[in-house]
Amino acid sequence: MPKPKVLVTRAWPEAVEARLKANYDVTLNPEDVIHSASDLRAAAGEYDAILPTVTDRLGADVIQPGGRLRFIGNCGVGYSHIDVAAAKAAGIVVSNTPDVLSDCTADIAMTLLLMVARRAGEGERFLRAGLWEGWRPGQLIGRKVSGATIGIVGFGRIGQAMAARARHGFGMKVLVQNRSPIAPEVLAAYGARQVASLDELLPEVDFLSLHCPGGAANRHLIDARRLALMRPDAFLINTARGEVVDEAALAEALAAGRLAGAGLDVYEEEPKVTAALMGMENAALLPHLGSATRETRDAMGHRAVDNLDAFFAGREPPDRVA
Ligand code: 8YV
Repeated sequence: MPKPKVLVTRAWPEAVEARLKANYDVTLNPEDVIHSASDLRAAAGEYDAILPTVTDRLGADVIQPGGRLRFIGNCGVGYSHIDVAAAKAAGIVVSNTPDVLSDCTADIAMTLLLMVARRAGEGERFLRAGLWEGWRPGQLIGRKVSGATIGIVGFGRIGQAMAARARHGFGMKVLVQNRSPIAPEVLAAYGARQVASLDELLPEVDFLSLHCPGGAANRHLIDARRLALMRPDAFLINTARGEVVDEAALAEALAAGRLAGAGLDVYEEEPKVTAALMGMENAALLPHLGSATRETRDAMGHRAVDNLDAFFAGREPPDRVA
């Protein structure tokens, strides 16, 4: 039997690529060049499986019935870049890589929260510009994180990892908003309370941290109206997906002093970051670093390959999403 033909769209950790080479007729991408939509469309006709990342838009124009493609093993937990309905219609199975990146993504959310509350980015820019003339009582005064109230939107694995840090690391009061009810014992583990709606949550929090999925359903979940429900001294943290926040409305709220600050790891049109946000001292901006640790990237790659192996062994992929 010929080995399944697999396309890995970006350069992955060495150990994961070695595992793929041993078991598949694999095409790697050592130059790490982003594939165009037409490359991906052609690949769907030529490969049995594609292992994409967030930078590969697999829309209905790419995923078409009648091609060779049978399996998409996304390397990442979020998969709003994949048209799951088109995959289902074409009989293509899709998997993702949950769990293994929850801790690191929550770590980056907490990093952003601390950066923006304690003005860390601003302070570093100030020092590196040679402007620091010594300690002053009123210099770069931020906001106290310990004991403050955090609102967590989306209480899945990453939301809970964030709650653990907030509650057990910083003694924060944790409020939760989630589409479905969270079991009382899960809430109790973080001393958390679930609120009935997002609108009810917003005026209550010092920090709002987003951990819900992206995609059409949550596009601009945080829009101008909802930003206006937040307190002017509150902060927004987004490590979920760029489309969850109306970026233009956010920049306006920050500029007008209707929101104290924002910490962002994801953007509406990555890698584009708007000039308005770039110019804002009260925004901490990171280049989608959520899962960017050696340990987590290795684990994500292996998890994607575990799903691939299961699929071609005729088993149910453990992280099947479609
Ligand atoms: C990944 C992420 O690095 O897993 C996710 O959803 O946002 C990132 O941490 C990225 O998606 C890789 O595909």
